[in-house]
Amino acid sequence: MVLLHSLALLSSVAVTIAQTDSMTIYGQIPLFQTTTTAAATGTVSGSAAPVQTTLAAYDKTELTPPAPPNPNPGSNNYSMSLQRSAATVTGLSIPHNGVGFWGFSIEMSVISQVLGKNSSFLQPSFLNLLANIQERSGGVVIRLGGNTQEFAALVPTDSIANGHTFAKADSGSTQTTKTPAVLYTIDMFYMAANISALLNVKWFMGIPFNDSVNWRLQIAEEGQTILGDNLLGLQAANEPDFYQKFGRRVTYSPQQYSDEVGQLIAAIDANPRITNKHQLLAPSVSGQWAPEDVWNTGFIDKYKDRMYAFTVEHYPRDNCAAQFNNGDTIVDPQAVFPNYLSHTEVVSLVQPYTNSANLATAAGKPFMMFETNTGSCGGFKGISDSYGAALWAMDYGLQMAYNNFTHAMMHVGGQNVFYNPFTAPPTNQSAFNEWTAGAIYYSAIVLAEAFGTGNNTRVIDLWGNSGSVYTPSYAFYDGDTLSKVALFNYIDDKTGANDLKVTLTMPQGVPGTVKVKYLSALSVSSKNNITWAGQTLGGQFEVDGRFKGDLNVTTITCDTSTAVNACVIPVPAPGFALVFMDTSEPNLSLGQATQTFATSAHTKAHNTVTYDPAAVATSNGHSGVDREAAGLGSTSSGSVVSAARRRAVLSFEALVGACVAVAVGGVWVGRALVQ
Ligand SMILES: *[C@@H]1O[C@H](CO)[C@@H](O)[C@H](O)[C@H]1NC(C)=O
Ligand SMILES: *[C@@H]1O[C@H](CO)[C@@H](O)[C@H](O)[C@H]1NC(C)=O
Ligand SMILES: *[C@@H]1O[C@H](CO)[C@@H](O)[C@H](O)[C@H]1NC(C)=O
Ligand SMILES: *[C@@H]1O[C@H](CO)[C@@H](O)[C@H](O)[C@H]1NC(C)=O
Ligand SMILES: *[C@@H]1O[C@H](CO)[C@@H](O)[C@H](O)[C@H]1NC(C)=O
Ligand SMILES: *[C@@H]1O[C@H](CO)[C@@H](O)[C@H](O)[C@H]1NC(C)=O
Ligand SMILES: *[C@@H]1O[C@H](CO)[C@@H](O)[C@H](O)[C@H]1NC(C)=O
Ligand SMILES: *[C@@H]1O[C@H](CO)[C@@H](O)[C@H](O)[C@H]1NC(C)=O
Ligand SMILES: *[C@@H]1O[C@H](CO)[C@@H](O)[C@H](O)[C@H]1NC(C)=O
Ligand SMILES: CC(=O)N[C@H]1CO[C@H](CO)[C@@H](O)[C@@H]1O
Repeated sequence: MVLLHSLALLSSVAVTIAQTDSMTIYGQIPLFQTTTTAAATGTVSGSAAPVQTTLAAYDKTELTPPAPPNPNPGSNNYSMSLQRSAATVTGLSIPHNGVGFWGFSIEMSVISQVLGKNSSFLQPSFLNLLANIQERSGGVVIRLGGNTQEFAALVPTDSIANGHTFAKADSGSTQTTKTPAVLYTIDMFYMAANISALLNVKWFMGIPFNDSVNWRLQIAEEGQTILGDNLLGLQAANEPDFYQKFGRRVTYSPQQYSDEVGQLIAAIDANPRITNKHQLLAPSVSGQWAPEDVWNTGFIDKYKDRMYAFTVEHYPRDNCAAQFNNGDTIVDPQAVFPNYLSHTEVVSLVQPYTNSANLATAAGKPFMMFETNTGSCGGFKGISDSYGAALWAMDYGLQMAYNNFTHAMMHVGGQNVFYNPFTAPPTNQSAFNEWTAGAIYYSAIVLAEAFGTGNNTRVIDLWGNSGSVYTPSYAFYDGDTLSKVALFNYIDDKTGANDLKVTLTMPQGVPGTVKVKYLSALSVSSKNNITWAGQTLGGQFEVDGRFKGDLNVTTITCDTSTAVNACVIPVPAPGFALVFMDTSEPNLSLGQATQTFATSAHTKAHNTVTYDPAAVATSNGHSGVDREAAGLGSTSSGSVVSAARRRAVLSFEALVGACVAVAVGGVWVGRALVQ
């Protein structure tokens, strides 16, 4: 039994006590893992970037936006004719299910920063960030793994100093990236289970492949036992095509890998604690081998019954030369920035996988991009956390969805990478500091909203505007009906000369009005003030995972006269518009998720204060602030704790804590409650 304290009721001055048997969500500043050897300090991303003097996640570099193309291959006033019924459209993707097209891939070494310190200390900001996705798409998929999974080992509870859930030890790995071994206790599974008890989060984990003789299968045994149906799959090797290069095997070929997967399956079959023997994810190759090199070993037919999904991993380019001074040419972010601001790159990134996606579909299996981001080895200064990257990640995600990928995972590293969709504050920052959202988090939100919860949305790349690579466009069909249109403008031009007016026509007649949500920022280089339908998560150290500001959905009146029959959609340069063809669509009013987790505002003096993990701001199209100002406070709708078990709450402690926060000013809870 845990006492919960709701902030939301401050404004309605209801003071009662709740009792619930759900777990407490503490909003403490996260702690890094304890380090058991001096050799393994710092956090390591999937691409294993070392700690820098300026933490990459907080870098403020803004690049120079590329000049508008001259000549411009497209028109700034272009028109597209769209079919209302999917029956008359060829080339649509497979139907996409809810559960957010973009999921997240969280490096094992940063789990305790991102998810929380242990199963009873979860990070409310993280939960809020997931709740936003769930509200739009019904759920979220998360992979816990990466390079660090290979040497990860389950250790007994209490074997890590101070009762911690995670620690690092020197793995003895000789590769340049010096992957530390992550030691974790069984509590890691309880952390995941407790998150899934609050939100519809489904998990992927990875079986260590560093030793294919003495398999360490505890992650499968405990994962299945503790997570049950919330564990969707287990990766059989992470980027095996790098094993030879990284010295994990003396020689390694697709055939040897295929044989080892067979040996793993035999070990799983012989293990009675692994009850689901059909949950593997493979081959997760990342460019050294083509997926076809693995398929050519007969992989799909031989193993498809054992697979949850087929997977690949890929980043467009790497920043390893800058990170490791490895002698390769250092990539100049300014020079490659234009590549991220064009449809050309996402098409060429995805095209090599179209065949594989369709082979997986034919085998009845999902096909996932299991790990990706703007660049491996930490991403690129000025690119990875820019609005330009957000445009790119939407285009890349939609291009994958159009090419029949079922999901893709944005990789999340520590403070030392540029590309995080979200970053927990560093341990040594003041308790006032909160989370930081990366631009690409907004891309995950937009795609979640575009595909919705219907499980039956198909997408097509329209190649409008004479195929201009600066203005990609996609249409979404929900069931049989055109539901949404996505319009990009990658061109950055403050003069307005490259603002688009996109004319949408339909032979069957356009609706009287359509509604538009914009993902906006001043420039492709911007890192701040990125808004989705007018709302933002806030700047560096300002994020508690909840959208702030008023929802702004634009209504466009169409000309339904038979002579014109058109809706004209403005898209600024740069800009992105999601056009809702059906203005009665209930999800149009989605702003801040109705289900939120109160982030602790408490300062060090008040760190015993805990808050109701249930809904504290119920918005339905308004910001939580408005809602609170209107005295609506928390309702049980969307609550994560069953109403029957929850009574309204507010303790004296919480009041005092919050008031102190307000009094000192600048503490986010003061703003969240009062602004
Ligand atoms: C845009 O194009 C439409 C027809 O496609 C035309 O009627 C309209 O005048 C054009 N507007 C501008 C500003 O060029
Ligand atoms: C979780 O961490 C907190 C803070 O260190 C600690 O007080 C608590 O006992 C831990 N819970 C478990 C179950 O280990
Ligand atoms: C594999 O990793 C485990 C855990 O870090 C370690 O104990 C073991 O020695 C490694 N085995 C090989 C063959 O590298
Ligand atoms: C995606 O799958 C659908 C259904 O199988 C197919 O019609 C379509 O051609 C595929 N898309 C691509 C780009 O191959
Ligand atoms: C916080 O830690 C980071 C990384 O360990 C370090 O670079 C930075 O100087 C520290 N800041 C303070 C104020 O101690
Ligand atoms: C919109 O929201 C409703 C209710 O949450 C849901 O049933 C429906 O599937 C959603 N539609 C789309 C297209 O996402
Ligand atoms: C969509 O698919 C998910 C996952 O398969 C399932 O949990 C959910 O119930 C489905 N939603 C609908 C509306 O069918
Ligand atoms: C964000 O926008 C607000 C309001 O328009 C402005 O006051 C603030 O300076 C902007 N922040 C940055 C970093 O541009
Ligand atoms: C709402 O968004 C539209 C389109 O971006 C913009 O023109 C308008 O100024 C916004 N309204 C408010 C109140 O911010
Ligand atoms: C719902 C759920 O899974 N709760 C678990 C949270 O974590 C603790 C361990 O710390 C478990 O005992 C609970 O069962």
